[in-house]
Amino acid sequence: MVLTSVIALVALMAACSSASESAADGDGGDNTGGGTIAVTDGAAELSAADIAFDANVIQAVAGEAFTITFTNNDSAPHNVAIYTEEGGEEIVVGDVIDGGATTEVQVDALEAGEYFFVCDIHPGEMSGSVVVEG
Ligand SMILES: [Cu+2]
Repeated sequence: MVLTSVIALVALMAACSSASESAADGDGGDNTGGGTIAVTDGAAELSAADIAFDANVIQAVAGEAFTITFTNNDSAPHNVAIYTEEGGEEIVVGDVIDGGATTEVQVDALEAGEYFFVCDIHPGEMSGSVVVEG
């Protein structure tokens, strides 16, 4: 039963992302709803627009704290939160910010592994993985 719901959810998410991709066509963005950003010198930049993050993978280095500078280019409020996994324990929960605002989310050093990041307000549309290597 659980597997069936997961498959249904994945199918639903796929339908949503392809719909938003076609809506964004002509915008010049080939990676809407996808993309990878890497933490460089302890910093990464993430943004949101059209109820989507501009990346679904954040690559970080094990054992090194980093800061996500999050800019909300949307009309809706968003935040960035990191959990051990979807529905797992909270690692850091960034402030919810309105469109046009920017906030910094300080992330303590993580062990190697894969974590889950999400906008707590739009968990169905806005999430991705924090991949920590090193
Ligand atoms: Cu959101």
